[in-house]
Amino acid sequence: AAAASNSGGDKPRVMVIGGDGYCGWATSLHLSNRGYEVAIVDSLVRRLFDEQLGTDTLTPISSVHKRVAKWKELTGKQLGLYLGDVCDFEFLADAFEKFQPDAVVHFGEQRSAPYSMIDRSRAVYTQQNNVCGTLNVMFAIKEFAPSCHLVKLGTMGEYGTPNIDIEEGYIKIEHNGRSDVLPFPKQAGSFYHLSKVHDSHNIAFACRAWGLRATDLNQGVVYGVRTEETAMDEMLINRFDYDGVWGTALNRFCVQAAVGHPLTVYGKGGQTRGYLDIRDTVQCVELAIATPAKEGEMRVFNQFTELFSVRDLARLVTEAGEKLGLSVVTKNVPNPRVEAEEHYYNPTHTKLIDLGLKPHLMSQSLLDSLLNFTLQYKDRVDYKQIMPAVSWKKVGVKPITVAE
Ligand code: NAD
Ligand code: USQ
Repeated sequence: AAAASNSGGDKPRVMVIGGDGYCGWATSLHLSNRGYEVAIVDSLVRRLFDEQLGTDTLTPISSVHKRVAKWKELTGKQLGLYLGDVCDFEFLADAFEKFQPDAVVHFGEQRSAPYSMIDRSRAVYTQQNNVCGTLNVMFAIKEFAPSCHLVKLGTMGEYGTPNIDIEEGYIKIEHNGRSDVLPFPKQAGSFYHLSKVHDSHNIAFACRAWGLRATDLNQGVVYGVRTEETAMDEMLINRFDYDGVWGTALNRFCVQAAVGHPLTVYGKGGQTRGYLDIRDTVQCVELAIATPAKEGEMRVFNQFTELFSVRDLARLVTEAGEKLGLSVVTKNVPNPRVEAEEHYYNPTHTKLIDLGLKPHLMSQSLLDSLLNFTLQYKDRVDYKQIMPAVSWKKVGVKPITVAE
C-alpha cells in the first residue's frame, strides 16, 4: 500500500473505505476535486464477486490502479491507495497510522440484499464482513484518531415499511406516563439490511461509551452513473450494475428498456422507497464531512430526495423509452422477496436539506440521458443475468454454486 502524499491544507483528510465501488469511486473523485486529501481503502472484493457469480458491470471499468493514475494525470491530484480488507485489523491499523484521517467515509460493505439471501454462507459472510468490518473501523478510530468523524453508510431499509411516519433516526415515545427520545424501530427485510441495523447499534454504543463522533447516512436507492468527475475520461467511468443480484431498481429498468427486456416489476409493484441521484450521494457525503457530528453524537440523516414505487419507475422509464423510439413493456414477475407490496411510506428527510443539499430531482432529461448512456453499452449486456434468481423463502444451507 502506498502512503498518501501529505500536502497539508485545511480541509479534512478523508479515508474512503469502499472507494473502488459505485458510490465510493464517485465520492472519492468528488472530494479530491474539492481539495480534500483522499485515500481509498478497498479489498476489491466486489470485483471478485462478479468473477464468482458471472455478473459484470454494464460499463467497462478500469483497474483501480489505472483509475488512480488517470486521475493524477488529469488533475495532478494523488489519491492514496490502501488495498486490503477492513476485517483484517493489522492492515486497517497500518492504513490509519499512515494516512491519519480526520474523517472516514465507510462504504466498504457487501451491499446486495439478494447476495445475502443466496445461501447460508452468503448470509453469514455478509453479516461478518459488514458488522466486524465496522467494529474494526470503530476500534481503529478510538486507537489512532479519536477525534476522527465516522461517516457510515446505512440504509433506509433499516426502518422497513411501518404504518407510521419514519423519523430521522430517533422518535419521541410516550409510555405509561413517561417519555423518551429513542432509536426509531428497525424492521429490515434481508440479512444484508439487517447487517446495517447491527452496525447502527454498535456505532451508537461507541458514541455513548467512547465519545466517538458519527453520522449514519440512511441512504435510499441510488440511481444514475455520471458525475462531474467520472465523466472526465472513459478510464474514470463508474460501475453500473444491472443484473438480478447487484442491479438496483431504476438502473436495472433503464438497461432492460435499452435491450428490449420486459421491465421486471416484482409482485404488485407498490413497493415504495426513497431514491437519489448519485450526484446527490457525493454532495450529501461532502455536507456530512463539512459539518462533523459532535463528540459522542450519533447523528442520523435520511439520505434520499424523492419517493417512488417500482410501478412509478416502470411508468417513467416506459415514457422516456418511447420518446427514444424504444418499445418498452412491463412484466409482473412473482416477487422473489418477502416484503409489503402495497404499504404506507412517509419518511422525513430534512436534515441534509437544512445543511444545504440541492437535489437533482428525477426528470425526463435525466431519464433520457441515462437511457442513452445504457444504449451506448448495450452490447455488453448479458441477457441471462437480468431475471432475479434468489428467493427469500427458498434460501437454505446448501451452498449455491454458479454451475447449477
Ligand atoms: P459497491 O459494492 O459498489 O462498493 C462497495 C465497495 O466496498 C466495493 O468496492 C468492495 O470491494 C468494498 N468492500 C466490501 N467489503 C470490504 C471490506 N471488508 N474491506 C474493504 N473493502 C470492502 O457498493 P455501493 O453501491 O457503492 O454501496 C456503497 C455503500 O453504500 C454500501 O455500504 C451500501 O450498503 C450503501 N448503499 C448503497 C446504495 C445503492 O443504491 N448503491 C443505497 C443505499 C446505501
Ligand atoms: N425491485 C423490483 N424489480 C427489480 C428490482 C427491484 O420490483 O427488478 C423492487 C424490490 O423488490 C424492492 C425495491 O424494488 O422492493 C428496491 O429494490 P433494489 O434492488 O433496487 O434495492 P434494495 O435491495 O433495497 O437495495 C439497494 C442497495 C442497498 C441499499 C438499498 C437502499 O443495493 O445497498 O441499502 O438499495 S433501501 O432500499 O432504501 O434500503
